[in-house]
Amino acid sequence: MSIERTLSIIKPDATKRNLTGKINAKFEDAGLRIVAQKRILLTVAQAGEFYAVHKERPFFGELTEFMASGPVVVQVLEGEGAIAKNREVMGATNPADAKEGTIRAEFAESVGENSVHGSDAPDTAKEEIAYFFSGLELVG
Ligand code: RTP
Ligand code: MG
Repeated sequence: MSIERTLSIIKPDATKRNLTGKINAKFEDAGLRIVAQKRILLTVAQAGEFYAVHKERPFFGELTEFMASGPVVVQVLEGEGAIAKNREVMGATNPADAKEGTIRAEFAESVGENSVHGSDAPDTAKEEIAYFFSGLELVG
């Protein structure tokens, strides 16, 4: 396996409950390094652009409203097999199915308000990182 970078988002349900530090500790304990990070407030349109792949899904409106409902922390995580490792630390989309010890098992409130996002493949990781960060902001 090789050193990868992946895009992570700490979602509004988690920033509202002041969980950024606890979630970051889970990433760092798993060997992921936070090489870029910023706290921003998305518009519904920006959230829609980011989640465009889901625009035909029934939950799209709810998802984009939620993502714009409060601050998010966007970050780039780096490490050996970072894309899969991050998704392992996040746990299943629905917290009811997430393994014990994962972020979603511990913190997520529902299948929609599930505390974190993580890129799902190398091509989406590259696109999603470029959506939020310039090369100058990535400090390995
Ligand atoms: P993410 O993209 O946020 O990392 O999550 P994921 O891959 O585990 O899940 P995905 O299928 O890509 O769905 C994206 C986000 O949409 C919301 N969702 N709501 N109400 C619902 O049934 C439903 N299903 C998905 C979640 O916030 C999910 O993370
Ligand atoms: Mg996804």
